[in-house]
Formats: sequence, C-alpha cells, structure tokens
Amino acid sequence: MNINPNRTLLLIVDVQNDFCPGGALAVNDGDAVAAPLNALSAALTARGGRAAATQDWHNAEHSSFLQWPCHCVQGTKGAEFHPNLDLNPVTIIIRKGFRQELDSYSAFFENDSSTATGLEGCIKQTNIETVIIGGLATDYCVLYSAMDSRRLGFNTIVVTDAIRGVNQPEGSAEKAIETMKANGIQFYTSQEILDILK
Ligand code: VGL
Ligand code: ZN
Repeated sequence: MNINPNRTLLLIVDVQNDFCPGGALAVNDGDAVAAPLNALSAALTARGGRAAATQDWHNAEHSSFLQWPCHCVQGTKGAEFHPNLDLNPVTIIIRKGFRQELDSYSAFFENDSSTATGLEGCIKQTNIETVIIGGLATDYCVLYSAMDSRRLGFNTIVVTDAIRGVNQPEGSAEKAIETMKANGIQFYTSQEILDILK
C-alpha cells in the first residue's frame, strides 16, 4: 500500500442511526464501524488528509421505500449520524437520495450513474488521489461508492473492519467484496492503514 496522506480522503459512508442496531434498516453490528473510522479520520487529518461523510437523505415518500423499509428521512433522528461517529475531522458532508424518483447508493453518482453528487469535483480540486472507504452497507452504498471511486481513477482502499453488510439477499456482502476485489479495489484493516500513516 502506497499512500500520500496529503492526497488521501477518508470516505465515511452512511454511518447513520437507521443503519445501526435499533434503526429502520439496521445492519447487523453496524455501529461497530464507528471506532475504526474515528481512529482513521483522526490520524489522516492530522497528517494533512481529508475526511468526508455521506448521509442518506430521503424525502418522506421517496421511491427507495418501494424496495426498502422507510429509512433516513430528512430531518429525522434516523437520518442523523450515529452518536459514536466523531464528526470533528469531517469537513465534507454529502447528502444523497433526495430526488423522488432516483435513489443514490454511491457517494459520487446517483443510481442513474450520471447525476453527480459533487464529491468528485470537490476532491479533484483538492488533488485527492487515494480514497479510503468504510461505513454501511458493504453490499450497497459502500460497494457503489468504491466502484465509482475506482472508475473515476482514484486509488481505492476499503477498510475490512470498518464495513458491515445488510446481506439482502443472503450472501450479497460476500459477493460485493468479490466484485470490488475483481475490480482492483484494495482491502486493508484499519490497523494496517494506521501503521503506514505513522
Ligand atoms: C443503503 C439501502 C438503501 C446503504 C441506503 O447505505 O447501503 N442501502 N439506502
Ligand atoms: Zn437509502
């Protein structure tokens, strides 16, 4: 792994109450991603890197709720970041999934693969070359974000201990990891990344 901290972004995907235990679309053990992400955001930003967080941000009647239980409705408790996530190092917040007919799994593009969220422009202007990704859920928003990051030409790393899957359908998280690996996305533990940031 070869990373220049100054040119690295930590992308924290959808660590929100509704995706954590007790939430409307709870991911098993979802809140466990907060601790490794906090360690990484602190270490990376102390060395000149950046941290961004995405927030699923649906309007009350969003088309996403035809497929999923109602979740992450704008302004609700469920849409708030999980209280264990340290937001102090996070300087970019991207809200997504607010166009009625269009869901948005990826941090970069909505599900039409062409409507930009603005993240690409933001990080290209700040010379980011490596994107380190963790959060929820492995098989949807992490998968789509990592695949877009790679497609856009960023060196892309997923943090193995900072992701959890919804596994709907059964086995989809494992499949997502295979797909990411097959596309040149790298996988490291948070400790391995912290060690090289020292
Ligand atoms: C997600 C389903 C619906 C995710 C968001 O964050 O992975 N999954 N909305
Ligand atoms: Zn959603």
